[in-house]
Amino acid sequence: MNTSILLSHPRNSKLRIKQGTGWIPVMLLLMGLVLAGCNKDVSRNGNQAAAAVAEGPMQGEETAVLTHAPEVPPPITRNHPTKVKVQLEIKEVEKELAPGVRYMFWTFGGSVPGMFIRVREGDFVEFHLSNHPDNKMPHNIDLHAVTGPGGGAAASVTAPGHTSVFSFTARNPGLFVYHCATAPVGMHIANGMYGMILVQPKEGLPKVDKEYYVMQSEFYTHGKNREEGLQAFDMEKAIKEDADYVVFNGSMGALSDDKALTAKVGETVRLFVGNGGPGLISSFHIIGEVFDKVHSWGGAKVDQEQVQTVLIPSGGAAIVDFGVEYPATYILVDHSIFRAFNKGALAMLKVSGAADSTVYSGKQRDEVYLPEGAAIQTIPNGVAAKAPTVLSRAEMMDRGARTFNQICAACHQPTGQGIPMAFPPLAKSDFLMADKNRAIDILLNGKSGAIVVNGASFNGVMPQLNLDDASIASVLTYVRNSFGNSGDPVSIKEVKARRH
Ligand code: HEC
Ligand SMILES: [Cu+2]
Repeated sequence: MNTSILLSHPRNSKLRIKQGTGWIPVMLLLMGLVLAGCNKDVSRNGNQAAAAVAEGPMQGEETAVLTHAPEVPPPITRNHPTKVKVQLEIKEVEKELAPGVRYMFWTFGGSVPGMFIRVREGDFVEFHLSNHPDNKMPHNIDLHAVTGPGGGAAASVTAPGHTSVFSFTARNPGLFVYHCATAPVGMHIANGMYGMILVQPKEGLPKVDKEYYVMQSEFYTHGKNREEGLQAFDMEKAIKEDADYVVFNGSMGALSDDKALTAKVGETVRLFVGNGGPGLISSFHIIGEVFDKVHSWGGAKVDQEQVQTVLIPSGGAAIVDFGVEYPATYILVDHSIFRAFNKGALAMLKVSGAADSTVYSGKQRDEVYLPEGAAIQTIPNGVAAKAPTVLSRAEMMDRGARTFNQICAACHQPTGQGIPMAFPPLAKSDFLMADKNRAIDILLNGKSGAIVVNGASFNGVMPQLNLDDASIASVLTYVRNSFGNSGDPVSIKEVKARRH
């Protein structure tokens, strides 16, 4: 069957929508033909497949529980195949992509990624795909779990205000991506049209304490990264695979702070990780964790143990199981690391419980490191003998700029803008400017714990930097009078007074 004729050309379909002329009847006619043709094929193949993989006859009928990410439907405990009705609704919705950035997402179920579907190997799935009447576009679905033309795409082209029904047997166990496959396919995927279906192996998966659904994907916007307002899809950037955002679960921060995944020390965690693309391959990694068991490629079997980073192709998946042994906030990243720290591919798993110092000690000592032959005066050290006691404002700005570029810029960025969810801004920072003594204390002692800077929350660790009083006074004078800040200078005396 030639699927290409069924996929409406975008430009034509837009025109047709605008003019309100007869494209819907044409679509319906095509759909009718497709449904009539495919239903027969699918049910015939389906029944054969069911006979081949079922242990016993098909029994009963049920409606699948679908969940929004990061939730996963409960494990299926049946020991026989059944007929499963899946009802999925496509909605085009405007939502937040990043703080202050809006996007018109095309979704399976109202959010990105699409709703998680869980069936059992051998189940006969009756799929009902509805396209909400307020939507502008025709859509369909290609489930990688489906054996059949277009993975169901051909049978599911659906106009706004219609529902398509097709059926298939879930012959192959594993974790599979599904996505819209209406032309231009890349645009429908880029707008958020992907999700996952787990075909649970008939012997089940080993029991774990927590199961979560995490899906990476990228967005291409007309404006630059973090440019505010409603952003349109940018086809040129998409063709170049020059993503503005790479995110987990549909937006920057979707799994951070109070939306973080959670677990307790001693528990086992399973992540169903997918990559919707449309363009990039994910190097999925959790900072400070090791995956104990991995189903590479989302396949039915564990094929690796003790893995640091799993490769997840666009349109692919992986299942990773691991135990959590130590309380901390673990950071999920795409280890193509600029995507994590600059484009949003960063999520959190917060593990609570008692710390066992034999698993991990935390920092035990900070000792001065003076290798033989090193020049003492180049080592920043709080008691450096030659530190000046008075500096002019111009000298402070000069010294401060140097210290800033050598030390602070790595985290707070050369522009002082920081990095959302990781390093707070110093530029126009209300937190920095509100309290001089507090700023001095941060430079003297480092800083951890939750803070709010310019309305955004941060909960990171700024290390103690071992700077002398003159350097602290200078760098604070500099940052309090740069990047749009203006404040009075910080003197060496003031810093000295805060040292205990
Ligand atoms: C290794 C990364 C790192 C370096 C280097 C670093 N900081 Fe920070 N800084 C942080 C983090 C993380 C926080 C937030 C801590 C928290 O969440 O409690 C922070 C917070 C701050 C704050 C308070 C919040 C705000 O935005 O006003 C100030 C002021 C600050 N840093 C100044 C500096 C200066 C000046 C330097 C250079 C001498 C510096 N930092 C170097 C990571 C760093
Ligand atoms: Cu679509």
